[in-house]
Amino acid sequence: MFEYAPAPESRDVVDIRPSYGLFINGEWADALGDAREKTINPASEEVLAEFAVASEADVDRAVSAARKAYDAVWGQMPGRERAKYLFRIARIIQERARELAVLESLDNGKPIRESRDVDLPLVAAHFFYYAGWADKLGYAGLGADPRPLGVAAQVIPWNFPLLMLAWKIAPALACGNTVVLKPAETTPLTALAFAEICRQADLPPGVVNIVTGAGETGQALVNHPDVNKVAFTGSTEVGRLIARSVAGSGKKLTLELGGKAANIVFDDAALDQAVEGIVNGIFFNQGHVCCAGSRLLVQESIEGELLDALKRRLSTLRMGDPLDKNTDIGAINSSAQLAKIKELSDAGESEGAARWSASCPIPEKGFWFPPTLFTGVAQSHRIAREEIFGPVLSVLTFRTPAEAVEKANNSPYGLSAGVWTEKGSRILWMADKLRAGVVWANTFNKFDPTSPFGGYKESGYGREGGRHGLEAYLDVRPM
Ligand code: TAP
Repeated sequence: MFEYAPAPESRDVVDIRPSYGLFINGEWADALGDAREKTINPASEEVLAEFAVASEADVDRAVSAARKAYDAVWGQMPGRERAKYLFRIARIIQERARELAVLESLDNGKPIRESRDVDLPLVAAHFFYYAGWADKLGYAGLGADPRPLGVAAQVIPWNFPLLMLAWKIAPALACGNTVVLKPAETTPLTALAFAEICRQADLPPGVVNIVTGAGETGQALVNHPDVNKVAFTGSTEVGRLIARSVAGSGKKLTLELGGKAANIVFDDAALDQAVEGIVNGIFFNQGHVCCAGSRLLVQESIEGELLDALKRRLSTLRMGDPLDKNTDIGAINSSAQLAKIKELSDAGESEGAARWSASCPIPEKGFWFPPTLFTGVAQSHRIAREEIFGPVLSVLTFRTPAEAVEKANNSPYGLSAGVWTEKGSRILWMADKLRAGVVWANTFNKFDPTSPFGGYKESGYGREGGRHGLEAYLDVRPM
């Protein structure tokens, strides 16, 4: 046991207010009710700030502001003008990247190395990329004159708070829609910082509105009758509720839900490279990744060798202060998520799989879970079927490529998969057979704003990113 001692110099770059209101019509506004919540640093359990809980009436104010801005300004503005704002936002994000990275690590628990080197560059890249599309929508292959939808209601999870915001807001604005976004209850701070960035960029009032709160706020937002588009990223369970409530309303819906990706390693794969890919696949962002490679499918003949190398590598990972640049594994985002990870890991043991955890000191305060893997996992085990959303890897074996495909596809999810082999023909064959929205070959968890991302089956529908991501925010019916 050791005391958690946050690195003080990193904290100096952020200015967190003790209390936040809602961001409506370009202004900070008090919520109509008194309900407030606190967001904490999951590495220390200290309170970072208080924020408002938006009621149905607050959501209504935000949607009205978005409607007014759509009708009077943004929906009329030529694409080249909208592009200027998006470029400006992208530049400000780059300028403030250090501060935003620290804020993200404080609120989410992810290692600063990841928020600094992965999240923030991708956030800026997303705004740059969609800024480029704003005046070229007629060339996106979606008809000569595709029109915006109107007001977009966007609800995002806590695992990549600012990146999920960018995935939602950048294409929506590029296509001429206005937005009301609700960040997750446990990670509102970077969305609130983004509100300030909108002001700094002189974005017209009402084009972006941020309403904080819990699930009820999200519910009020997606159910609002004056919303034209709902974009949701989160659990399959909540996605189902939203699909039901939106059905028949005429609102366009995209759902990015859970995953249980297979990371498939063949006996001819470059072993050291595969080990790094497995670690990146499941231990990046503490495994709080929808497309995490949470099922390792390893060819039987190399199982022993691969697992020895993997355990050696896992023993070198450093878990601890997210603001320390040497940290590999940060804090679990909330006590509720930690409880879920523990419950599923315990189920793994009681169903007969063998558990191995890297031995690392666990800080006394905060929410932590060491890198863990299970061997002897059967396809029927809960840890092979359910999304754990934590740093836990389930190891299964296969003998032939066909068996690998069958096991990989034996999941209600279909978001992503990884294939490790030296044979190009096998990569192409596997990519064709795997029922996954993204298939990585000899790499994992690689993202780029130009490439579409999204799932099959219970992982949702619609694509975000790339040219395909525009379709979600445009009326592409023949006029
Ligand atoms: P959820 O519990 O589903 O929450 C997602 C968001 O929805 C949060 O902002 C949440 O608010 C809000 N919400 C909760 N109940 C709602 C309701 N009835 N109506 C409308 N909104 C509601 O998911 P999570 O635990 O934050 O995120 C983890 C999940 O997200 C995982 O399953 C993961 O796979 C998935 N995910 C998917 C992707 C893609 S791209 N497919 C990317 C990242 C994450 P509160 O936070 O206030 O409850």
